[in-house]
Amino acid sequence: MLPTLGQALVDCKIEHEGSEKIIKFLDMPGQLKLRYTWMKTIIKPNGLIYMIDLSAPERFEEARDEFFKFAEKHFDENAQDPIPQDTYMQVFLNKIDLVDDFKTKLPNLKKDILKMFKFDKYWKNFEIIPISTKTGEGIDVSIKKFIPKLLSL
Ligand SMILES: Nc1nc2c(ncn2[C@@H]2O[C@H](COP(=O)(O)OP(=O)(O)O)[C@@H](O)[C@H]2O)c(=O)[nH]1
Ligand SMILES: [Mg+2]
Repeated sequence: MLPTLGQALVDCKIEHEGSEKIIKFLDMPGQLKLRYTWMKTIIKPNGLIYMIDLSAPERFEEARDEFFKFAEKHFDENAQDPIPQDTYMQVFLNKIDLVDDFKTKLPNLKKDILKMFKFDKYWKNFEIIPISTKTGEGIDVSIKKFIPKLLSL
């Protein structure tokens, strides 16, 4: 799997109760030198996913500061590109395949990350989901929770 270079728009086709739906994912690059592109495109997303690399705790502070920067820029309804405050958000704790015994560590990790990132100060309608984009673990959980939120809009 290659790092995202620039913004990648990916269409995902799903079947729901006999009809076909398309979810458009706008994937933003995580690399420092490309982060300036975040939300350069003027869009109002129906949902948000914020991905944290669980295998790099030494970079949690950096990930938190980037989240705060993003949130401060888009949370306020008077912002240039506001993202409505009731927008559903998933926080991915990614790369669980690289964390030894992650299931035992998960409750404390979730608590620590919540305290640090203060997601509940911004988009309050959020869930924290452990995943591995490499092995695919957790992706089904994410999609199952996301679809009803999108369909209810
Ligand atoms: N082991 C493991 N590696 C991952 C996972 N997700 C991404 N990677 C690797 O991490 C590197 C950076 O990818 P990613 O975090 O998606 O970068 P970004 O697109 O720049 O944000 C790539 O080499 C990926 O193969 C994961 O869940 N597990
Ligand atoms: Mg990527």
